[in-house]
Amino acid sequence: MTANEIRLIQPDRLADEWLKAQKQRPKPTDDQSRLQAVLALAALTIAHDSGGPFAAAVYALDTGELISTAVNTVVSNHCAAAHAELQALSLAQQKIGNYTLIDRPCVLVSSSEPCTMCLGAIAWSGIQQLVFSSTREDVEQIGFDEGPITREWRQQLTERGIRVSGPMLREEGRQILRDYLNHQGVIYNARPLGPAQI
Ligand code: AZG
Ligand code: ZN
Repeated sequence: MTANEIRLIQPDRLADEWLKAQKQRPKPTDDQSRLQAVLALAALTIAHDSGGPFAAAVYALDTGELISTAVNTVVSNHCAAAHAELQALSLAQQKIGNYTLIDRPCVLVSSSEPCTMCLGAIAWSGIQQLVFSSTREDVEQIGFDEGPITREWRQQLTERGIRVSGPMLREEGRQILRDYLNHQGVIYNARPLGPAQI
């Protein structure tokens, strides 16, 4: 890797195992079954110690094709920006060969409500729908810093043409977060929560 290159590596074998399991099920064609698939990927990530307790996927809304998947790799890639949603969107843009997904109507399905950073990535991505499971409060309850948020974020995305669906299957999503805690997963904030010490 050269000094002027940024590389985010997804755990390949994890995606392979997940895809294999997915092929044994009917193709997920609705929000809930896609979210179930994404929650299964997050659960697999925890079981294999392969990343944070977050997974995301981009599906084409017309054909239902799975365009990309990603799990959180903040710790393994030494990158605070390596969130699941940000990587799933970036991989989809790369695959489609455009910085915007607007010409290929897609949905981002995420195991959790987006943090402040990913909310920005979603707004700029050209995605047309967001589906999520557990809420920001659920994620913060296990110790993650999800950043400052405006109360109007759903409305703001809607005004940009992005439909927001969630929380959905929230209890299943919360169980993933609990499993991560019980698995002694790293809570990888930039600094301890609370006002910055200056
Ligand atoms: C996170 N929150 C979400 N929604 N997704 C990730 O990948 C995260 N990492 N830390 N908080
Ligand atoms: Zn994020």
